[in-house]
Amino acid sequence: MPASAATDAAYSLARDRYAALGVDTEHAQTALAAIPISLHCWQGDDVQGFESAGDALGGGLAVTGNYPGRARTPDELRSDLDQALALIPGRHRLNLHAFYGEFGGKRVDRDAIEPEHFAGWIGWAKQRGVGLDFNPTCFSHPKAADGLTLSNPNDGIRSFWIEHCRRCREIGAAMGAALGTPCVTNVWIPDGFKDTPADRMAPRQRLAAALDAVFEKPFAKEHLLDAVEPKLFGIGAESCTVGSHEFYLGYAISRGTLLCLDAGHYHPTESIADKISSVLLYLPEILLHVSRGVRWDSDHVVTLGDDLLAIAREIIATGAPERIHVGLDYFDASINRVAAWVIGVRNMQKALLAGLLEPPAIRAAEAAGDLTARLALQEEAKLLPVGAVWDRFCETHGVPVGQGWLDAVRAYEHDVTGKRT
Ligand code: RNT
Ligand code: ZN
Repeated sequence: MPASAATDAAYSLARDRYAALGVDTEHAQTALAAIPISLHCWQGDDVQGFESAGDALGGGLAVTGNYPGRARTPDELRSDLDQALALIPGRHRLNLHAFYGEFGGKRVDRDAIEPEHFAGWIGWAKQRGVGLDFNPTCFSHPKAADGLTLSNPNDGIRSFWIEHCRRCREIGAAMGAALGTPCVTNVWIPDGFKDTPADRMAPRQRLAAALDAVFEKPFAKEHLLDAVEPKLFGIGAESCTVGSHEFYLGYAISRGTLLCLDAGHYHPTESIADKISSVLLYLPEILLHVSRGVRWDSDHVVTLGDDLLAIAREIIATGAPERIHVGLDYFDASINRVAAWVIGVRNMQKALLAGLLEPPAIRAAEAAGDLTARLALQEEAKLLPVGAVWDRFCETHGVPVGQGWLDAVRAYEHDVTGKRT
């Protein structure tokens, strides 16, 4: 049987099996196609960016591995992204960091960046019908060397980062206006303390005031959506993170920004899946950084495990996935970087599909107070033929079914990334 006939046969059995459970597999695929995933550009070059200064990675972030083929220029990164996007079904987005601007070999400091430095990215995105998201880069810079940016007690340093973040919002709004889709611009700062601070209040007061200065200028929601990202701890900031979960939850609710929930930014047994419904009660929209922490916020490539399935299931269960902006956030330099994108995005989509294919009898059992049936049906649902529907989805969207995408990555490695030294 040719591969596509096998996919068709498996799909038609799966469609009937799901139909008998009251699940419409066609509808699930349409819904899946409507959920864009924001690919994080920084997987492609180990969070290096394109500034001529080229400061070492800071902010407590750590990339391990030395797999050959890191993108060294914007053109290389765009080419790698094109290769990844060709192997991922559906229309997606690209999430850029400020230090990925194109500065023409000049030293343009962070407080001087302009939309024009991102014209190349905007043009690329426009051609492909891809939306852009954006982030200030408040690390890997001499003015972040003491680990404090927007909460720095030094007025000059704090103002520098305020100006950087303001400019990033201008750039984000320009991206959103040019592409006709709002640019989610997410502020994450590394600020924290290695050892126990004597005063935790003052840095948090400074951070709140600095953020208010950053967000002072209003922009149209159609162009720009502001988000803030909390964190539990980082390397070198083990004892206190200024922008903690409580800090930003309060900030986002009181100021009306989005809150970004990063899967690696909580205690290891705490899942962001459970936070989605709580936060959506108080905020119209949120941002997710889907990541995989192994023992700590290690930012491993996202795999199709219980954590991911739970996050995706909750996104769908809200009944309003359009209120949840889904981005990925990991960086692995130990494997082929294009493959790392493809694996992570496809897994995110598979998990969302599983959520979309959840039999309604599970909720009905719960509503009827039959917790035995709820557990029984949840467990039975785990081996329903999600994979056959996923294969069909890939085929419909013209991307390789199953592991076929790996051959394309290997060929690209042979011709392109493997030749980079
Ligand atoms: C760091 C945060 C942040 C970064 C990126 C590069 O812990 O998760 O989102 O990973 O901005
Ligand atoms: Zn993150």
